[in-house]
Amino acid sequence: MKKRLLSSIMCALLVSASIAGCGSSANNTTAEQPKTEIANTETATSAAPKSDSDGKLVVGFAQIGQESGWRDAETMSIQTYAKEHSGEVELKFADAQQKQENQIKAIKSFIEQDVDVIGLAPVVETGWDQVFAEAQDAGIPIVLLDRTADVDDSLYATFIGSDFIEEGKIAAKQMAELIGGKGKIVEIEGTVGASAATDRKTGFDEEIAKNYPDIQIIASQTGDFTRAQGKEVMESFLKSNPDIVGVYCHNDDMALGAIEAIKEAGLKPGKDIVTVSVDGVKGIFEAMVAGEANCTVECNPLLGPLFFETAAKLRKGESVEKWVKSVDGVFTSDVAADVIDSRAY
Ligand code: GYE
Repeated sequence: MKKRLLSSIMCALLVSASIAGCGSSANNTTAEQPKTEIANTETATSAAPKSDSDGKLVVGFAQIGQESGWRDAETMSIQTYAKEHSGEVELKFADAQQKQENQIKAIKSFIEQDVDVIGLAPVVETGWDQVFAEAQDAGIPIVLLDRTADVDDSLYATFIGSDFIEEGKIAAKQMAELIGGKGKIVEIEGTVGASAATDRKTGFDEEIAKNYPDIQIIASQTGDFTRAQGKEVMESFLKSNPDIVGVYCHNDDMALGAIEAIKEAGLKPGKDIVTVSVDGVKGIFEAMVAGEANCTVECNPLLGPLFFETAAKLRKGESVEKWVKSVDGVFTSDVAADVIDSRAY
């Protein structure tokens, strides 16, 4: 999202609590609103043509895959909303199995089916110009969900999601506090080329470089946002570096993998090596309660309601904010036991 910094007005979205409020205030209504009532039919995930949908809002969503607990929570949020609003919306859902080519195919198929709105969580940032232009030519707005795309602002309607640079900065401050402002740390990155990975790295590395001269990031490598690869990467870091005091992971799943590796190396995660990660999934809260993880920076995946509300506005021709930004919390192990039961994902 090249012009992200130029986005002047942002809708602060307080996790799930204010999704409806935010969705209803972040718009400038135009005159062109259809008078048709939204009709009742079944939710479908098949490729039924739009003409069968009896006036329902038809949305195609090109999901990345199932790489993390966060992703599963987002998918659940989208599919649950579609089921609960089956009278008004029809969801065509595609799982791209972490491959951009599959997402591009899904978008082309949504264009062919003439859906009302296309949602996309872009697995990587670049390479979208052509297919976005095709959607634009067909008059179908694109909503970027949870990750950004490096295209001109005119090619998509809005980005709904978190500020990953900010998440990285918060993670850096938490890490610095946990390790007393000094020591050797390692970083396990998300998917190469994904905005959530690039920006979480930028925010973290810049904050450390700027404010914590006694902290050294001695190694940084991708774990592709998965638990299995997080574990593998941590294993290799531990083999060549005996004096690591902290690990920063771009998501909780990779931290959970790293925790396994730390234990298998005969060390105590959460004590010998502290962890800071991003997302706020249930598993990391369990690890924090067990004393094996130290901090998670929340990133809200429950974007289904806001996604459909935004799609409905776009179909009506209403304008929406260019960045509908999630505002997320940060949780450390000392509060984990108190909040774990209230976690929705
Ligand atoms: O943090 C990670 C997932 O794009 C914000 O993708 C999302 C990230 C999330 O795989 O767990």
